[in-house]
Amino acid sequence: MKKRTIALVASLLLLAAACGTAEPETAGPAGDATVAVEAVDYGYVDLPEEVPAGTTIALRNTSEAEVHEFVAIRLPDDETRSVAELVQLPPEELAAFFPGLATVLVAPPGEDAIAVEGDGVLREPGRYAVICVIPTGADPDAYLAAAAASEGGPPDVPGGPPHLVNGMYAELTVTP
Ligand SMILES: [Cu+2]
Repeated sequence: MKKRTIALVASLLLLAAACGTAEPETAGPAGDATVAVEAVDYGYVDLPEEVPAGTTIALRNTSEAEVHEFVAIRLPDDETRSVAELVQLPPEELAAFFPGLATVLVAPPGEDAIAVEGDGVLREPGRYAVICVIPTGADPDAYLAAAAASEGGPPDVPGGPPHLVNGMYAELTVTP
């Protein structure tokens, strides 16, 4: 367990380095609500369409097999396409949205998530894409080890398409 946690933290740091830093967080209103979200194969259960700024996302992965993540990306104000449309884009085009990265929570199967980027708090009002890009069918331990060893690149681990291809994405609006 400890080994896995270390690998996870290392992979988070690498992921943060790979994705760059989000724009400075603006201090939101004193939102103190926590929303418990469940990650399943393949989607998010109990994720509202809207949450007030300052809401903390607490992710628990109830899958028995898959690692899941909650990658929250604030979309540019002038972006009008739906998240369902955006996830159809090729990975290179999707990557253009990564500067809006707000937080990344990663959870091995059956466990609560650890924040690897940000702290799980959504502070800036706006429209967010929530996605999971873990390769389908990847072995959890192999994935976490590969993420730690990839030096910022995508983890080189056997697996199918990212979970978002299986429908693991959501659109979320953070209200002022
Ligand atoms: Cu997933």
